[in-house]
Amino acid sequence: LLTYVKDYMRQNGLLTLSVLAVITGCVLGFMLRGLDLSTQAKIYFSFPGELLMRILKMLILPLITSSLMSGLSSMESKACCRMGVLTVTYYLWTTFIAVVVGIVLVLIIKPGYGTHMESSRLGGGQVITSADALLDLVRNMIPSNLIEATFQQYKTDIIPIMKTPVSTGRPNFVYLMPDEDNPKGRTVQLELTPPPEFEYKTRPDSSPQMNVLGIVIFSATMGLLLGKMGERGAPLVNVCQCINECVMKIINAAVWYFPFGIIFLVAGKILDMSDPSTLGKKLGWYGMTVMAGLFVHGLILLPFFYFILTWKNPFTYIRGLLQAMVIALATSSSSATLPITMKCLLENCRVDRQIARFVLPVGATINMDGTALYEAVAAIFIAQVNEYELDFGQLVTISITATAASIGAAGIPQAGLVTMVIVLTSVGLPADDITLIVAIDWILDRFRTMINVLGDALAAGIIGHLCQKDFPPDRAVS
Ligand code: DAS
Repeated sequence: LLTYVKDYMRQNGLLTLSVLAVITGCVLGFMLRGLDLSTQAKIYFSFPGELLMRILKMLILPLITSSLMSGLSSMESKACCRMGVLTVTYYLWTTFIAVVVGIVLVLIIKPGYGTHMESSRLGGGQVITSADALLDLVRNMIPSNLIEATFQQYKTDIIPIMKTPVSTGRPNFVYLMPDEDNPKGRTVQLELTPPPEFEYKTRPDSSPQMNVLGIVIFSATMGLLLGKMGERGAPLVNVCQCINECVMKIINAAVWYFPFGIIFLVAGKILDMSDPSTLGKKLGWYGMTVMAGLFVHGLILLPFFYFILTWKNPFTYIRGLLQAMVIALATSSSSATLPITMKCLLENCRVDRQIARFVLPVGATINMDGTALYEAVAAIFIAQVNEYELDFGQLVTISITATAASIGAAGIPQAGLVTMVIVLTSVGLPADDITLIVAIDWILDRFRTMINVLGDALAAGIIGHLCQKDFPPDRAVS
């Protein structure tokens, strides 16, 4: 029995502990909600979960830069080009499919019809235009400071920024940046003449909301250039390979802290969430629509694509990814989950190291099927709430802008909520109606992040199979 337990724990111990940790965190969180803890107590309680997020964040920059630079620099350029084109084409295709799935489901279920939910529009405030938001996306791709780029993005989880309405010169809604009284910040509705005690600050437009996409573009470019430098680039390539191996060893050591951190991360989120009873039945139908779309896309269509492209059992492959999916569920950040996704691919799914080093970092930033699906569903739900009939052209616009917005969304908690501004304003919907769906976004965010991670990992298996003639079977990672 001892031998069996030891074997089981070696094979599945971490996954089992992580699943138990999520369940324990949920139970603990709901139990503690009844105690009405003070803000300070909640901060102390969430501390182990905050440490988990910081460990994962710490690994992002070294992992992405070392993976891409060492991976791409050692690839033969034709093979690299073939793999790159295949990867980006596959990502765009699956993201667009995810959007279509979402649109079909929300038009069939119609969760927003007859909701009589009080639309948050107050006097038709001027909000961020899609041009502002699109500029933000492009700005994100070129971080002004590479080191700062990785860390600053985590300082602002949700930033539904409202511009001051032209007519009144005052914001109807404003997002209060985090401070000692509100560590998570909050969105408050202000009368047209805000009371003096509110000092409202919105994110300064000049500070780009950092995005891992910029880091990926820089690292991939460096990797390709290093590859062309041959022997001259070898020292830096060796440094990157050593950094990459060290990062993987740190991950192997840090993962045993994760179950403990997950308990407090999940429980802390549950302590923070708004009262479930205020969600309303219609918001429940909206949430069910998103979940149904994520299920259809993530657990039916993506495995189907994997099967018809590799002729292998997709669920055996997905079994090897469960640990990463649990971390994605707990952290709601595909960037933070990246180190674990990389570990699962290399050790459980036996994906070629060079493939994983390219497909994953690129996927974690531009491939967010769950987010794209969610943004399309949310936009059409808000249109239904406003009894605003969308024509076919507008549905096509939503499908295109949802795809683009998901590409630009950072892999951080509730990033999809922010880039949804592009989708809403592209069809003339008020961006401040985002506040209609914020209440359950923290739950949906976890599941769409899980599908984002699953999509990236399945893509690595498919690309690895299709490019196997270019890349020799990978040695097992020590
Ligand atoms: N939480 C984001 C991620 O990490 C997804 C989203 O916000 O839509 O993938």
